[in-house]
Amino acid sequence: MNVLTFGEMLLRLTTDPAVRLQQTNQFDFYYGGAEANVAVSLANLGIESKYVTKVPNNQIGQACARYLQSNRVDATSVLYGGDRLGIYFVEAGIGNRSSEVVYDRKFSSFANLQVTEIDWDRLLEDVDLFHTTGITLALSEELRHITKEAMQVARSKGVKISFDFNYRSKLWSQEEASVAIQDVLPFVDIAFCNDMDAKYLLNIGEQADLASYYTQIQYRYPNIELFASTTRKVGTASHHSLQGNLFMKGFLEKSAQFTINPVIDRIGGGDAYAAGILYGYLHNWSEEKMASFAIANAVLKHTIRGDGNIFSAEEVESYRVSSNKEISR
Ligand code: KDG
Repeated sequence: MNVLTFGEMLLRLTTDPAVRLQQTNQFDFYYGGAEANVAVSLANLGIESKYVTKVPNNQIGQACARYLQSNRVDATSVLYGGDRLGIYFVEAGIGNRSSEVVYDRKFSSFANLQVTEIDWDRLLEDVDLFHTTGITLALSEELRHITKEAMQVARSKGVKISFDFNYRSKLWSQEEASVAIQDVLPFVDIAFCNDMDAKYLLNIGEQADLASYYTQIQYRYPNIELFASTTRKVGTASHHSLQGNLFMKGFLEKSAQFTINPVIDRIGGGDAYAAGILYGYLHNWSEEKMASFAIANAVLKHTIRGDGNIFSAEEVESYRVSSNKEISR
């Protein structure tokens, strides 16, 4: 099984939770980027994962490749060049103060990627599943073309296409996102989106429940066979509860609800959930097993620092089995 993910790799600089961004004189650093996170988690779960991005041709770019390789992600198709790696700063929240993200990513090597630099025909050879997100679409008009082309080529080769809406209000408006996302949805087999995405990005009118939102989207896009999302019930920055949703064949499967306390780092939790769903999908698992495995992967992500999740399939499975006994639906 081979997966290819496509998106921007970022450097994350995070404050200590007890200081504000304006005060800090030191940062923890991690590598991130939603699609890199999915590749990292899938590779740690045991799936052959290739990641396509563009990073600067300097030590920072090489450090990105090292990070990917250290997680067994195939980085041989990473492009080198351009001016800089995108950065994002995180003012870590604590207690009742939530985290804040500041992007510093304009004119990055990836954001300036040109259509002529990518040969999708070659890259998508022998790939089973292609994954990207709305963040990639948000970065430039050119990236919207590149992504659509990737999906067209993937379609023609019978490669499954997974797309996470991942709406980031700091990158684009709802109107822009709505147009760009609707442009790619006719190609998508697996969609990660929630009721808010349906309402505000796809203009689906008010529905009674999540299953009805998914049913409405499926009327418009019958090509989408699986929908997934997580529901986070807010506690504070340091604890909350999380539940996984998976909609397939007209039925909404809900995982057990987990209380996560303490939350060490929730960034990348959604990507870990996506990786868990994709892992189950590639193994042809039942909806129940897919959702419970994916939420277990996401919950474990919240216990470690950094954007990428590094638990093996055995570890996730053993946590899934033990936690299912303790947590009721
Ligand atoms: O899903 C986690 C990502 O949001 C994080 O790794 C950074 O890709 C990122 C972004 O653009 O916000």
